[in-house]
Amino acid sequence: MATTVSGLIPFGALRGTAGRQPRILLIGPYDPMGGEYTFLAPPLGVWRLAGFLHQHGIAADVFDPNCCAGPTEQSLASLIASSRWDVVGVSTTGMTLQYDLALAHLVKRLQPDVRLIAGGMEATFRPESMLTLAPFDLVVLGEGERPLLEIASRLRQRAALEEIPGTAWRTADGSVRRLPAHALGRDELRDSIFQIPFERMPYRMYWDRLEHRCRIGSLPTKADREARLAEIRSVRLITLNYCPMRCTFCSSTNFLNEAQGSTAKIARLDAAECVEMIERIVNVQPDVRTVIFQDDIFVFRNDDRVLPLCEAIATAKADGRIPPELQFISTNRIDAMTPERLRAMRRAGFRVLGFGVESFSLNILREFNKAQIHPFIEPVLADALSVGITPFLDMILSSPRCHVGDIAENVRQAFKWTVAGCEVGMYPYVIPFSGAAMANDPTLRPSTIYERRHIAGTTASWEQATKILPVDADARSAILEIESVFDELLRTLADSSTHLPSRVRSLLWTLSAGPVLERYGCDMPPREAVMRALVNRLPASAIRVLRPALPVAAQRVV
Ligand code: B12
Ligand code: SF4
Repeated sequence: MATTVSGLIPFGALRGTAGRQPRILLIGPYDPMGGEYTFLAPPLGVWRLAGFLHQHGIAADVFDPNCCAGPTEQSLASLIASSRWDVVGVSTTGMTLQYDLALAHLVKRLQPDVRLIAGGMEATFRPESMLTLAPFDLVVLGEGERPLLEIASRLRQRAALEEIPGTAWRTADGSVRRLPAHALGRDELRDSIFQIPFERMPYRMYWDRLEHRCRIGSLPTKADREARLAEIRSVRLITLNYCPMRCTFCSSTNFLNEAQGSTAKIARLDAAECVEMIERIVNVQPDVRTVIFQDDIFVFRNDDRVLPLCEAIATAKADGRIPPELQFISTNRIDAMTPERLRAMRRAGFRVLGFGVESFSLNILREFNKAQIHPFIEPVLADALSVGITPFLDMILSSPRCHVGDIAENVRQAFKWTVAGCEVGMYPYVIPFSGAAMANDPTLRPSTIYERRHIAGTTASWEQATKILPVDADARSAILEIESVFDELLRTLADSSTHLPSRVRSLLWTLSAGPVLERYGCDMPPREAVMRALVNRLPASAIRVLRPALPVAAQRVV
């Protein structure tokens, strides 16, 4: 249940912009824990919108709360004071929501007559909550391009902002109304992606911060330093509008459908357009070493783009249009990979392929609506490793209807593939992101855990669903115990180490799970083998500090 915010300003009372182009400020999602669990990067959504608006002659700036010179709130306050903004748009995601909303409140306190607009994932799935929890005047649903253009045009004409397709608003009787809008067509999507102002985006600042955090200088060998720099000096590019695979834990698969009110059409760049974008990126960010194709799904099973794209990249490298050493990462469905595609990708410079494997247990995969990938996991991982590609597996250790044996299978297989050369990122349970089928399943409510979230600087708060635990009592106790051991291990190591990459974290999960699952009669990898793998993956400087701490922490789990 959410508590309400008062003090909404009716549209009519707001300052006019008749005849002139409005000034728009867009704020990216705010993650004050920046980089602890994720790889920090400029917020692509709001930058894409800024580029698009600029192309249409509208002045739009981006405030990136994760990368500013001073403290975030102070930096935002001086930016707000520096100009008369007509519209401030706040981008929202589920996990960053309380921080996004705190910034929204701050903006409205600083400039009460501004039109405050919410957009992004969480706003699209929960417009009512946005309009209740923060003083938003309007919520944009789905892609922001067309609605923002229409908002700017209405402001110029001093027209009301209600009834814009692709928005939700509160009516005079207090109810929330929404008007669906079609997703961008293929050509519109291409035009918008082509306007992303990569030259204005502060990659250098992000890279410097990440290099400092990862202590590049203290890595033992040149090869280590080069490998880490290739990871850090990356630029993300998204060439697809959405993935239609409908995994039950995934929210982004439903994002455009929610905004459109029906099934959206898939749209993406073709091979030549992808290469054109890569050329643009290397021209304006010449220090980039890796381009990350962050499409939800980069290669479809019946894909006709990946082979021509690899060919086109190889040609562009041979012609000198793209540096020969430029590498690529993409996020993929494992069932779309064939030996031919893997070899072509390797030749083009794909170094890491992310696979949302999620689970090695067929039971869990069925529950995730992903059973079809099961027969592909082993052979594709082996093929990828054999051609020199590092697979990065994202895993969710448990599912709402799993049993202890399923969790154990995940831990065993994750360890096996880590030792074989894969990178593994692990999450203990399903996080019920708004819009995901599992988050909307009423039968899972009893096993959903809620936490109260407060918005700093206000009295507003709400109950946020944070995890779905297994219904089975043993599986539930096991995963919670594993999590608490992992947290303790992390705390023990926190004093002696800085940033732990996911390869190290996943081994800590394995170490934590071993004794717990053995008590349930499951076979687990030998503890010494896990410890050895862990020590092998830490930089020499960290091993010296960690060596005494690790066995102590590991003993505690016995
Ligand atoms: C790349 C990515 C990342 C990268 C980079 C993010 C970045 N800074 O750009 C990294 C790894 C850092 C990351 C981190 C996180 N991510 Co992330 N990420 C993605 C991913 C795969 C693509 C996002 C993207 O760039 N999309 C392309 C752009 C163009 O689209 P867009 O951002 O949605 O923007 C469009 C519209 O939403 C809208 N819009 C967006 N903002 C606004 C604002 C206004 C005012 C308006 C009008 C419109 C508007 O217009 C834009 C253009 O059309 C998405 C999945 C997805 N398909 O979106 C997950 C996703 C957004 N991430 C998610 C999460 C949970 C996170 C984390 C919170 C995870 C964590 N454990 O910490 C962090 C948050 C960190 C942060 N600072 O934001 C979830 C959000 C779930 C939800 N329902 O809210 C998603 C959907 C993945 C998922 N299903 O689990 N992420
Ligand atoms: S394949 Fe990935 S992006 Fe597509 S629905 Fe499943 S989890 Fe979501």
